[in-house]
Amino acid sequence: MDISALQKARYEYNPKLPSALKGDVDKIEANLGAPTSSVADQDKVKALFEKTYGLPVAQFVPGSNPKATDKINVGVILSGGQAPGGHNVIAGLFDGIKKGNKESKLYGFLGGPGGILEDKTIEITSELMDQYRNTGGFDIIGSGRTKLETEEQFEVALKTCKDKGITSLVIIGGDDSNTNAALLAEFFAKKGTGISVTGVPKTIDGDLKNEHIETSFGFDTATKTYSELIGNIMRDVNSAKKYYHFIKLMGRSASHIALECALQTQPNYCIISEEIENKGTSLAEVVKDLTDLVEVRAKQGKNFGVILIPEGIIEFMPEMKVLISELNDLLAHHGEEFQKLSDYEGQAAFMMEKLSAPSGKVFASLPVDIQKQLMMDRDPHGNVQVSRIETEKLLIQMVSTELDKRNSSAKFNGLNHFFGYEGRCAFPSNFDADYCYSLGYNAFLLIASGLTGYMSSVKGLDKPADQWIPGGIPVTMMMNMEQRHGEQKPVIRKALVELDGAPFKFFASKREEWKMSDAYQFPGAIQYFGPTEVCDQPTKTLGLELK
Ligand code: FBP
Repeated sequence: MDISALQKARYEYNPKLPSALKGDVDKIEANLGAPTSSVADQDKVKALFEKTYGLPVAQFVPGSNPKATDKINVGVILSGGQAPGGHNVIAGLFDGIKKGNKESKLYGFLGGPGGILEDKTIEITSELMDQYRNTGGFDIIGSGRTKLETEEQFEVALKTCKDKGITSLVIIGGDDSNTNAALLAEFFAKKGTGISVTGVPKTIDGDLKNEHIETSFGFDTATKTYSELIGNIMRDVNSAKKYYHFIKLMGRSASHIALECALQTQPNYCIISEEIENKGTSLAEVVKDLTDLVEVRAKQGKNFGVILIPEGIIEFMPEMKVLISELNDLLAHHGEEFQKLSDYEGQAAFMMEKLSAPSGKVFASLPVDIQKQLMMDRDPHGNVQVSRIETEKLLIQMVSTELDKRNSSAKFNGLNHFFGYEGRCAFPSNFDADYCYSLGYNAFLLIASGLTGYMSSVKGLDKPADQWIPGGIPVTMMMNMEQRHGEQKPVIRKALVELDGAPFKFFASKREEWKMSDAYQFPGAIQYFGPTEVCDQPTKTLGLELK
């Protein structure tokens, strides 16, 4: 098969490992700290995780672990949206397992968590693995969004593991998948199965992070890819000086991606959903601000600009938040009735009849396309699929209407973009290639240390890879109780942008200047080969957070 020159060159890239993970696997041991507790609701979380609550944080240090050379069978699952570096997690895991014992086997469950339920499994051989090293995508085994959360599903997973002789599962996923991984670990522990479960922090959204998980993998590559594209658009803007580009960026509820891209490219305006929520800013106020910007710039002869919009913004504006939650409830409780209505008119009338008066008013004020998008199917968690709401178009339309209302002489030509899927499967940056390989290798060591209910953790990421600190963090430590589908559930606390955090503060100190100065930055394409200051820089977010 023909492959691109870059792919060939990336096959040969040797990911860097922390020094603590180099050498014989049986000479590395887990140093265990003091018992831990969950971030909140300690009693409730403890009651739900009798066997796996309060476990100590682990750090790998030189020592002895004869069990690391035992023959084992491990199963791996990729869960949720793609993130660059997933293949390297599997590569690191594979290499660790084989270094421990050549007879050990790694099985991949096909198509995400559904694969373990349907027993769709392949053995990952070294020939297969070698075709995916340092490449983007999750296509080695595929991913999926099936939730592994009920006792019935856990029983099926147990049977699949027993049939294959699998004694450890590695689940590579975001906050929800890792929450479910912890529930599965508890289930296996309670039943005395001896099967361990290890999580790996994945998501381009960057919202799975805390003191021990400094970043989720994929955020680095995805934001660098989007920033390259934004920088290219900025050059175009600067050359032609005739368009306003409204660029929506993926990230679900969190604005980490938009913020990081703003730090990398310095746009004229970037909305941060968490700030919108904090200030209770309405859609009309956002539109007013943007229209003011267009008018002020027009006065200086600037009828162009670049505006970044986080994917989840719509859910953070107070009136839209209420509307969306009412729509979610209506779809959850009257879904069948609603599905029978085949045309838009019927569906909109159905909603208008059931919505509260204020939400009905908001709904009616929205363009038809947005109304349709708000009524679309929910994701498996019952949430609106924000990636499918075209907020960038909505804002262009509303700014244009507002300028007309003001009889403004400002010229306004808005172009819309949505960057999301473009970055989720890019070749992982050197950072993600190294980080993911280390997370996978480290996951093997957690297994070999007999630990379960842990998330693979590699810290000190602002330092060169050989100084990174590998270990494991009990998943229960990241949990609190939240209302989900009308019930209190233990979940990993989502990390949204902190308004008193260093990345936001830095952005806030610069944004007034960026509005007018067109201080655009052009990060260019991710570089894989070359000087370290070009190829191995972590994100600005990480740099500012770890300073
Ligand atoms: P995860 O939370 O599963 O990592 O997915 C991230 C994400 O890329 C979001 O940014 C986006 O809203 C969503 O997936 C899109 O989902 P889908 O791939 O199902 O269209």
